[in-house]
Parts: sequence; C-alpha cells; structure tokens
Amino acid sequence: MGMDQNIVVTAQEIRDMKIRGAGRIARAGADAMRKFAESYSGSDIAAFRKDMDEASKVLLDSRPTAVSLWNGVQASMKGVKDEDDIESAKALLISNSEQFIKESEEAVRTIAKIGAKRIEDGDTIMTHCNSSVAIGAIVEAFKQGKDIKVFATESRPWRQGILTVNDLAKEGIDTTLIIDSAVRLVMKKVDKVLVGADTITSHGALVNKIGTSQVAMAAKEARVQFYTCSETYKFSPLTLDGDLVKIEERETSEVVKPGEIPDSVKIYNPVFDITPAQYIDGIITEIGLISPGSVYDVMERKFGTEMMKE
Ligand code: RI2
Repeated sequence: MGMDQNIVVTAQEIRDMKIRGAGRIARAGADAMRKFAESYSGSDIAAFRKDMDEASKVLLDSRPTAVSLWNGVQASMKGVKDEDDIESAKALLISNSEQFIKESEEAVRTIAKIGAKRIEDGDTIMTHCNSSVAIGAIVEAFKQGKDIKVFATESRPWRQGILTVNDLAKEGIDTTLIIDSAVRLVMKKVDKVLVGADTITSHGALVNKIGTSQVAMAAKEARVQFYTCSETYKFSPLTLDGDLVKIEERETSEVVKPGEIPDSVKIYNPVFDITPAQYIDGIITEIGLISPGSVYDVMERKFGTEMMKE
C-alpha cells in the first residue's frame, strides 16, 4: 500500500516548521497515527503492522532532536502489534493516540499551575525561543495577579521570540524583546529564567533551542534561578541506553540571504544545544518540580525498564 498522504503531509509540515514546538509536534505525530488507523482500508494484519511501522518512520524522520515526537508516536503504537485482529489493532492505535494527546494537553495545564508558583509577585522573567509550556506558566502567574515583567529573546534564525512576545503581549504582560546577544547584559535585571525543553536526557541535561546553554551560563554567573518546563514525554529513554541526542542542523539559507556572503564561507546552523544538569535549578513537570538528578527515577516509572532497554 502507498504511503498514507496524511502522514506525508504532517511530516512535511513538521520539517518545514509549519507545525513546531516539541509538544505540538508530538501531538501532531500522534494525531497523524490516529488518522492513519482511521483511513486504513486493508484487511491483512501483517500488512497493517508493516505499514504502521513505515508510517511511524516517516514521521520520526521529520525532525530528529525532540524526543517528544518519538514518545508520542511510540505511545500511540503501544501494544498495537500484539493485536491479531485488524479492527482491534486500529481501535487501539486510535485510542492510544487520543489518550496521548489528551494527557499531553493536561500536562501543559498542570505545568502552568506548578510553574506559576515558582514565579513571585514583582519577578522579572527571561524566556528563550517559544515554549508553549513556559509561556503557560508565565501567563498563569500573571492571571493570578502577580506583577511580572518578561524579557524574551529573539531566537535567531527562526525568530520564535516574535511569537513569544505576541503571546505574552496579548495577555497584557509587560514584555520586552531583546536580541540573543543581549542576554548577559540583561541578566542583571532578571529574577528567574523559564525555558521549554525538546529533550531531557537520562543524566538530567536539557536539550533545547540553540542559545539556551548560553542563557543558562549567564543565569548561573548572575545567580539567577534557571528552570525548564518539560512534560515527562520529553524525557528520552533512548539516552539511558547511551544514545546521543542528534542535534538538528538546518538549511544555511535560514542564516543569510542569497549573495550576502562569498560562496567560500561555510555556514553552520545547529538549532539546539545542550545545557548540563549543573546549570538547572529545577525541571517543572506535570508530576511535580523535580531535580535533574531525579530524571532516571521518573523514566523508570514512566517507561518501565523493559521499554528503556529496547
Ligand atoms: P513547547 C522549540 O523548538 C523550542 O526549542 C522550545 O523550547 C521547545 O520546542 C518546546 O516547545 P522549535 O520547534 O513544547 O521551535 O514548550 O525548533 O511548546
């Protein structure tokens, strides 16, 4: 059977950043698997298993860094291969993906509530890139009546900071946009940093938008608390097995316009970096505020030792 068009389109939209943000791509991946099951017209269970595998690979190939996509697709497929009957296999794929999406949305809301408690009246917050989860916590704190200010980085080259300042200004929050290289200068005015996460490794490191580690270094130097807001499906069981997180490199055309620099000049455009555990004061998850050192325990509870060995 040819590749499901909806899978191809979703993968392309994720690759092109039409759908972006670690949480959103995970939900989009799960939703594409649901639609795959709904529209599957074959009747052979062996072919269904094979086609499902191929569809999942197409989705996972779209963006390599955020493990949320991997976890969302895996959660959707959980137990489906053990079904002998095609109708029950499809039904399980559909209900798994719906459950993942529901729990993911709930997690974002829960993190907003927990994160908001770490924000105090009068705080100035810095955020980097565009994390729906970190923004959720900031907006929740503001809605609770806390008087807060936010500095948001531009986040070159995609400039997701523009989305962030729009999200915050819409709520009426006192928001200032800064260029990425202003982070250290501005840090003296900041009380807390809240960022999102694409992946959290088994040893408590944070993989997030390029520049996050510089923000974390500047925060540590200035003794400013640094938090990452991360649903537990951004925890990577693959890293426990020693796997390295692949850092996505994107097109050089995202950095300069054609003809702007000589052809002999190389461009390197990595879009994520790694912040070691010692720079992170806390990971705000839907199961609570945890330390980077607790990631292993959470992974064991969430994924089970069997899955972690796969
Ligand atoms: P939420 C984004 O990546 C940023 O790195 C952001 O911190 C992270 O995903 C998490 O986003 P990109 O897709 O799930 O813009 O918190 O490359 O929305």
